[in-house]
Amino acid sequence: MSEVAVVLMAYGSPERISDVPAYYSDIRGGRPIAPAHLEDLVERYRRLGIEQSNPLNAITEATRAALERELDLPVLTGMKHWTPHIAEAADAAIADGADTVVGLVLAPHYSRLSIGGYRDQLAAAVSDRAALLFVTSWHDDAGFVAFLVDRVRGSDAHVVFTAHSLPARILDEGDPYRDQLLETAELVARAAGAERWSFSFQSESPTGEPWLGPDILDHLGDLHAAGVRHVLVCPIGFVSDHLEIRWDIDIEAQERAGELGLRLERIEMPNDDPAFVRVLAGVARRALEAA
Ligand code: FEC
Repeated sequence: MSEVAVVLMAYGSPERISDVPAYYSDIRGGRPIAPAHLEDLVERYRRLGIEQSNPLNAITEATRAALERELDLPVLTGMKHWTPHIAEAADAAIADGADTVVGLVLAPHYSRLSIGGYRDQLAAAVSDRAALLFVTSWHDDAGFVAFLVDRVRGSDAHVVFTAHSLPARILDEGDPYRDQLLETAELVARAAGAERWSFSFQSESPTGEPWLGPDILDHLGDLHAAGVRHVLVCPIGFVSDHLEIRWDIDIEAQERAGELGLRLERIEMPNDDPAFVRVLAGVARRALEAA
């Protein structure tokens, strides 16, 4: 009988405002940061009320604890850019006796620049100490699609599906990220019977190279010009209430919608909703069954 543990991976968030420089430096991988960009990031966290403690990592912990109960297996959190790091989670799982590690990322769509990075960190940490069953993507998981359909069905708004943008060069590399996003959007829109829907990217970073578009802020303008007056934002590329939701959608996109005279709502994020935890458990179980 093998001893299984799940390493549940998330982007990670600074625990308090004084952590932001070290956190940003980890995201940049040591490349330089313009002081204005750092100030802007600190200000975004401050305006969300994150001074001495941050509720965002607590959401990941609640999801982890609920998944552990659902699976009846040890589940450890590993953060890509903050503590506990992915390597620490792998070490702890193996020290506790795991000989099989399931790697599951709290982001459904594969890109070399996103899930590929989580996989590299976990594979290096596990090395030959245990078998690694890594879930490469779960963007078309039937339970995940059904979960989102429940969030969208019944709205008469124009549904705007969104996900984090990435540098446009990934398309030249044959990266499946955009195709997977459009597939999720189509599956959800069709099953929910949404008559009017579109897809846009969000949260582009100021790295000086072209990123995938359209960006949601421009897209809202285009929708308004086309006569749309009510949108429901469904951020399919994210599963928690973190900075990219609470700032980029709830403040920035909401402000833009206000300027345009557009009513903007967004779906409630999955977080630790029991139905979503069952989706994650199903994905982890299938990885084990396929091994
Ligand atoms: O709540 C929080 O504190 C953290 C929220 C957060 C999530 C997240 C998810 C993704 N990112 C992805 C790609 C990139 C690329 C760069 C980049 C930069 C940032 C910065 C912050 C940040 N990201 Fe993020 N991301 C989150 C936060 N992200 C903060 C730096 C400042 C800024 O740009 O605003 C550019 C890196 C570089 O400069 O070289 C690329 C992708 C996801 C979705 C998948 C996932 O969740 O892992 C892709 C949540």
